[in-house]
Amino acid sequence: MGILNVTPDSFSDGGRYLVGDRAIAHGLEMIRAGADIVDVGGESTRPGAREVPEEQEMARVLPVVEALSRSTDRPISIDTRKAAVAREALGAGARIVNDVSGLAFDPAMAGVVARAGAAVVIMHMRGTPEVMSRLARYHDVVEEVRQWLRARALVAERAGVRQSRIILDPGLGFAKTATHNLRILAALPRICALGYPVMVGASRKSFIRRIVGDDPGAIGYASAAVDALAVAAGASIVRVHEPVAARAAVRMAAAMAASVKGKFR
Ligand code: PMM
Repeated sequence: MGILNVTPDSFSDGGRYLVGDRAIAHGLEMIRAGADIVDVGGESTRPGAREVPEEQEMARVLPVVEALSRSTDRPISIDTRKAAVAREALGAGARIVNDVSGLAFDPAMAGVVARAGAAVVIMHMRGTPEVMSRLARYHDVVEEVRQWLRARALVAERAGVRQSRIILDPGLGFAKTATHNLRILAALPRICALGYPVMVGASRKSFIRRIVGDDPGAIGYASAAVDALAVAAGASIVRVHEPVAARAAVRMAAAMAASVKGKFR
């Protein structure tokens, strides 16, 4: 899944793709580079980020979702916590809703996903991006994240979302310290054991910078390494800024897994 942040304050692409046309061009470029899904977001969720008004979020993302959906068969995902934004984006052609609040921010979200027959990414976080750093305290981070994800998946199913359309994401960096992120990655098979496809978003996050330093090249290589390890541990989707590197890393991990099952030729 390639990341397309249509925000002026995106911490990861410096707002380079703010303008609609450039965002669309970058989305298509990521598909050419190997992304199977493009995730379009109009609200920054970096630690401390403020909520964006609904109309502003829609104005940013809808033209991009519409244009990309018209230009490619690959599914477009809408990264939003707001049911109204999701509903409009699904109407404009998106097929996946990526909700960093795990359907908890807006009580209408689960119904919107169910009625559209869309897929949903349920991500774990606590509080809101504005306050989440203060909430990074756990007794057993893996177990607490796992149980929360299972409970939210059941909320989605009760609202009518088919089980096969639910993807779980432990939410690296969301109300989590670097240590929490590493523990979750090391225990990823326990989250995969819930039986839903699992998505992991490690790309360029600050815990990687903390380990490998500030050099952008090193951060890119380390992000791809985490993608490979996540797939080796059972993840089905990785959310990335650099599809070329991620695709190569993921293909190696998948080929190794297939060889064990005698399926690599
Ligand atoms: N990370 C960010 C935004 N949305 N969605 C999911 N499902 N998982 C993530 O890890 C995630 C997300 C923040 O990172 P970015 O600003 O680089 O997009």
